[in-house]
Amino acid sequence: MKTALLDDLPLTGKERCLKTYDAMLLTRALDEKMNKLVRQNKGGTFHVSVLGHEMVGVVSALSLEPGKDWGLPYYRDRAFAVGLGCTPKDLLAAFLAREVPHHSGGRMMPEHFSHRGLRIPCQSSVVGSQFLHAVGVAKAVQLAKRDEVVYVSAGDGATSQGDFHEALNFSCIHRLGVLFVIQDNDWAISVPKAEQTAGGSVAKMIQGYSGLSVFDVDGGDFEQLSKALSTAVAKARAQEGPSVIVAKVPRLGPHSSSDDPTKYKAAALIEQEKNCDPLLRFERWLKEMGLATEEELEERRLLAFNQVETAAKEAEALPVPAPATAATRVFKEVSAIPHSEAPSKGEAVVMVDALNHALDEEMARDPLVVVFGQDVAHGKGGVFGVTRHLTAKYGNERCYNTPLAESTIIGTAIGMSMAHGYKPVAEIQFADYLWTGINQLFNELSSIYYRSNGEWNCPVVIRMPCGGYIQGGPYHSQSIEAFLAHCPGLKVVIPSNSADAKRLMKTAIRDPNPVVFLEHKALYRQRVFCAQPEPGADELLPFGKAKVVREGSDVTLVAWGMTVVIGNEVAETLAKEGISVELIDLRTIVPCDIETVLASLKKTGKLLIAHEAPGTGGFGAEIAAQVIEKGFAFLDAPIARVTGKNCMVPYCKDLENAVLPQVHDIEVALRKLVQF
Ligand SMILES: Cc1ncc(C[n+]2csc(CCOP(=O)(O)OP(=O)(O)O)c2C)c(N)n1
Repeated sequence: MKTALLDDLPLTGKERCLKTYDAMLLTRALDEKMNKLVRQNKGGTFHVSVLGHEMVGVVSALSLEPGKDWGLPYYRDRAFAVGLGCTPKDLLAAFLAREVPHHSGGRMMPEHFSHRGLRIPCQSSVVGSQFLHAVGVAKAVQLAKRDEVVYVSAGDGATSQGDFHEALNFSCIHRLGVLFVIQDNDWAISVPKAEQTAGGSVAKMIQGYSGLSVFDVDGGDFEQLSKALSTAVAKARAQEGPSVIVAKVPRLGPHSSSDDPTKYKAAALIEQEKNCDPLLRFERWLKEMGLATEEELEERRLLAFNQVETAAKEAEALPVPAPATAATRVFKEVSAIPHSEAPSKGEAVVMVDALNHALDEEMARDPLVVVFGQDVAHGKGGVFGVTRHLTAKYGNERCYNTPLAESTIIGTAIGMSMAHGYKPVAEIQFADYLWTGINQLFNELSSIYYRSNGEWNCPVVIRMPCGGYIQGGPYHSQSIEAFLAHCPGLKVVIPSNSADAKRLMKTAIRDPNPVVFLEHKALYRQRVFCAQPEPGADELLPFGKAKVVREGSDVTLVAWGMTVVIGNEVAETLAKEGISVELIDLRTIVPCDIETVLASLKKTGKLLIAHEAPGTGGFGAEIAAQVIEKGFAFLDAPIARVTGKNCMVPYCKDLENAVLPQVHDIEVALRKLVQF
């Protein structure tokens, strides 16, 4: 090779050029084969064309060290997957939704790359959410003091997502070694750049992020691309901060097999884009540079074609996943958790202190436990003080503040949990503000184990204060457990006393699955019922074991969080009149211990469910449904519910009392049931 530019690269000369060409050819041949397979109706119905994007993906992959660096390629980045080492057989098997160890084993549409050995964390279909995962991986790399690079790609349309900007912000604040590669084909399905990007340029739009290197390059120019990548990779490897490479590419095919670009692209533009085909441009360049003759190129084309044909036969021969497995691997199995229920001998402790001690003890036990969120660090230690002293004791690396961005908190937790064994324990300041991060929880975190068919798991704990009764108004009072329970793949915990809170928090941190830990803020410092003797450092409680708070024989009251406390008060009052209430605290909503509820019903025949969230679609309805399915014969009266009213929780104390379940409401409902 004669060019000075290429002499700077780690893998220079003819070898690099021809390797690039071969991977581009393979990517192109895969595209053509997949197109044929769609038409032949052989299993895959959905095809994403990569035509035009081949060079940027391959050059990016060849700039990394496979198995050492990390890659989070988007759906149109098959070239990256090929360049990094994903085999044509695996990619075709994924395309045909076959049983294949990587990708998803038929659970995901094609081109949602995942490969543990190649360090490609599982990808979803949500445009742009991978940016924050990449940043989280890079944070883990930084904490582990490694020199690994994290690559993440997306289309230009994805840069309109807030997650892109949150990812740039976080990676610049923390100087993370992330390489953002934007494959800019001017279109997001049918939406052109003018309607997508302010000023018409992604590179210009992001100029204000301090410490960010921005490269605006021609994604069909091997030299420009290689140079930009080698500079950005060197910066990332030295852990000197992030770079964005905006690579202009043509999208030569439709958006997907269900799209017809002639509906929105002019014929002249389609012709013009064909002239920018990076494969043809590269072939011309290789010949001009004297690196290959037309005959040699033809030999390589034939080789790629044959390789793909053979791989397709092998892929077709793989089995289709068995329907019986369709709902398996929602949760990773947990090794048995010892059950410590005996009253502890320690001093009575309020819930906020019990939780603080649980975090402290777990951080001392496992150096990979990392705590972060808004205001959690330094002197403040969270707006309720749950994380106080942790920064002073374990350093800012293990208890740090995040920007005010919930998607960042959950998105980076996801990435961090997939690299180097980290266990993020993240705080969302109020359950009411989970919603600005909900995509990362519901679409991403909850399903990574399922979508990757068990290849990746995310041991993340998301803590959040919830609930009302403290005049928090509509935005500091929400009870959201039913929403959470409806999302498969999340475990949901809500303790009602300090001893359970401490034990369950430890279990949550040791669980390999995502756990949402709801902390009722009105119970943080409640003494009469909630403050219990503090359990020791090694005491844990398994999830899915409800607690019979008081035994009774006349009626069963099922509750969680605050309604356990109210229910206990009512039960004490009624006991004085000889009415015997069995009070059950579910403790975990998912998994839900319906067996303990049924066993109680066998005795009492009557059931009241009390919760503070609105009744419609509340978790009480789920319990009632399960009881009817599994224990109808035990019922001597209709199931009753006391719930929050179907509106937000208002601020004024009199209004708040009118909306949330009160002592009186539960008492009336229990009396009515007993008299039925
Ligand atoms: C959050 C989200 N919104 C909408 C979609 C539907 N969708 C899939 S791809 C796409 C266009 C993406 O365009 P761009 O990011 O420019 O990438 P390109 O497909 O052009 O490579 C849209 C709207 C989605 N997958 N995710």
